Amino acid sequence: MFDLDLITKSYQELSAKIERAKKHLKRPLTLSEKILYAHLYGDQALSDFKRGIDYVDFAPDRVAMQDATAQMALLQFMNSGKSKTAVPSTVHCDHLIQASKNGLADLNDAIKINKEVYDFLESVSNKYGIGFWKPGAGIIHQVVLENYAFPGGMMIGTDSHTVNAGGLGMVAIGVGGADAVDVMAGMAWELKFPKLIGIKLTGKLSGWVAPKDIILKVAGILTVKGGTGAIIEYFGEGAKSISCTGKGTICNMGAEVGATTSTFGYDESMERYLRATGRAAVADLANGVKEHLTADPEVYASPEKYFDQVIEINLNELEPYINGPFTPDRATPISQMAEVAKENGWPTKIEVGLIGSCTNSSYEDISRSASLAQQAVNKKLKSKAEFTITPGSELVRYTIERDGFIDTFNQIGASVFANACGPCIGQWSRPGAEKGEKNTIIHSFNRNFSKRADGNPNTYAFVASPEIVTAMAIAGDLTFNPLTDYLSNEEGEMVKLDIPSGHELPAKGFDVEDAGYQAPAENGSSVVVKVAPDSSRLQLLQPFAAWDGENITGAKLLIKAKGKCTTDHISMAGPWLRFRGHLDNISNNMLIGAVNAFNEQANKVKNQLTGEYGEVPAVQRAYKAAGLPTIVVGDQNYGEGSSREHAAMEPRHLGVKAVIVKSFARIHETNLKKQGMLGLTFVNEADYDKIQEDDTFNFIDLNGFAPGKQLTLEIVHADQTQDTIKLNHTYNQQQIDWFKAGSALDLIRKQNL
Ligand code: MIC
Ligand code: SF4
Repeated sequence: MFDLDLITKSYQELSAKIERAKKHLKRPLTLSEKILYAHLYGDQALSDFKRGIDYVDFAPDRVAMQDATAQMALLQFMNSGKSKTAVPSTVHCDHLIQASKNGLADLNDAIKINKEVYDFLESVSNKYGIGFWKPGAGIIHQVVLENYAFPGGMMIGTDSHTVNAGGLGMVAIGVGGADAVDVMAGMAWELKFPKLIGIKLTGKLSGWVAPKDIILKVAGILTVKGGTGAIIEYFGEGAKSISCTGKGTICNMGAEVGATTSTFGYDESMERYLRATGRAAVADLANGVKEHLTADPEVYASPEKYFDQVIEINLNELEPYINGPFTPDRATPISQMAEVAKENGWPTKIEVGLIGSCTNSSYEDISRSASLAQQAVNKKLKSKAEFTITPGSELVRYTIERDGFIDTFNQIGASVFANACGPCIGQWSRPGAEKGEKNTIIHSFNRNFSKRADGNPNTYAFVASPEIVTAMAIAGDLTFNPLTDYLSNEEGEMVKLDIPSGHELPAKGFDVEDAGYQAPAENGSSVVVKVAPDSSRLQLLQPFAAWDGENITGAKLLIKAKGKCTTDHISMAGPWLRFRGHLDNISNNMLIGAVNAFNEQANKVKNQLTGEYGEVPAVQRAYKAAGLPTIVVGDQNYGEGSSREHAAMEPRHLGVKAVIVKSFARIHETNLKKQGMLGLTFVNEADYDKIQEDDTFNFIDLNGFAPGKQLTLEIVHADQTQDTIKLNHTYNQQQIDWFKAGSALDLIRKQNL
């Protein structure tokens, strides 16, 4: 499946490209820089690109898309006029499978319920030369790690956790669908040259501490926006003690600190993983260019000189962490959890422990968790909480079943869901969730935003390593510390769980009957793409209107969002995932999770035309019908989380003109630009406070929209008093051209006409 020719060619050119960059820059290079400089697009002039400032054109090696974002990406690609993708690309059916009964039953239901979407994705993949991973094959990031990721490569994927492939030494970046279209159409992919954060790992992982704890700790240090615009490069002795899949977990959750991506230098753990997953040929090739697959030695010897920020973590001193609730950066060491939970009044009874997901379902994770389940059986402990497993891929599921782990989990009453996102993305039909009761769950996923897993805003979701999740589920108590505490068993004896043990890789090798891959037609020109004209789930895209060149005036405030406003708040997942291919229908979820700063409520905003309060999408549709532009105002790190471009396309479709916030998350800001929206930030953050509920806005110098030039906004309050404020933007000329054309795709289309 993997493309050995591509990797061979890439490695053949690596040395010359890196040498050329080093000559030009006259300094040693970090691994991230090596990969970036080896993937410059076309004959772009070499320069010591300014980090965090210069936009640079890249040529990624591959593209990966998951079903919930691929629909929009491929609907856009179909409008690009190309007959085949320019780089190897894959589609993975993972987000649309609901976790309800058990893996097989749920998969069969999903195949029926989502038939038209799967048929569309299968036919469009077949036509344009895209590899298709059927429902049940697994979660995109696990499948990519098992099959496609390679050290020193660069890829993009239409999912924020594409960064998982950093575990195999890639620079892998999450993007919106429109970015994927650029790469699949053979065009340059633009990225602001990232800043570099170096994380030095000393010591060695041992005992209860897992790779997950490293990133949970890092999240606590950096917070959800501390990695914005940066690549995190891990190095040091400690890195060597982490398995390749463990490195994947760490890189995966780099998305939770806003990092562009994270990566590790090539080492023996990666070689072992490549060989175990049928890619000995790639390992051999990588061994031949080893020195280019890690930073130059001078870099790691004096990291402060080469990275913008350096963090050091001593793994010998690290303890397990539990992060949450409601945000992945609220990090609490396990030894302090009992106290912190009590102080904050968090419900301490754990209802459900969930392991797996794209973040943590390696053979190692599962085997270590199973060792705890086995201890529970041996020590006559019953799991107090419910326990579920969502394997990351069929390869892993088949192998762990063969090796008896599923049987072990079954003995503690576990449910095994399909190899899919399931509970991680609100595709969890959790009995009783609709009652909205206050309760606690703990999982080994990556995100724990409000309502994310089961739609209940009162579910307190905590994130931990699979080992800790398993131990905590057995104890059923958030204040339990498995490192020190005893549990009372069925016979009333006090017993203690021993340190978990497991295997990095299966001793008998991985095995699978049908991994779930379907190769595309050699020549897809006669393949017909299936979209029913009356479908409620798929809708062909119409171009957005071009900008008329005039200042936007008389714009109404749609909503001033307060506090956390992630893409889950802007375009909720769960049940809404079914409309991901239908822009008009999914627009009915626009901003329904955002909290209105004026009444502290979600999905209740004032319609300035009637004075009445209504749901955000309905109010926006009323403004649109009246021909009135609107703006959305937001807080810090607006659009954090997912890569879903629906969060930008919905406002665009419904007539919102600008999103003005204190700060943006990277992918969302780019998505807004790509879709022809204005994504702007307050020059003075305190101006957020000047925005009133009945405000009307006039841009006064948008007709002079130019790179590096601030914009001026006049705010007219209900009492006719006015404030004039300055707004920053990060648009370069090309991005301004997208805005002018209506969207980036509209510009491509015009250029191809
Ligand atoms: C997520 O983890 O939030 C998702 C669902 O995988 C998203 C993609 C999507 O919204 O489809 C992501 O991380 O980009
Ligand atoms: Fe799926 Fe969750 Fe991973 Fe996103 S984070 S790809 S929803 S498993």
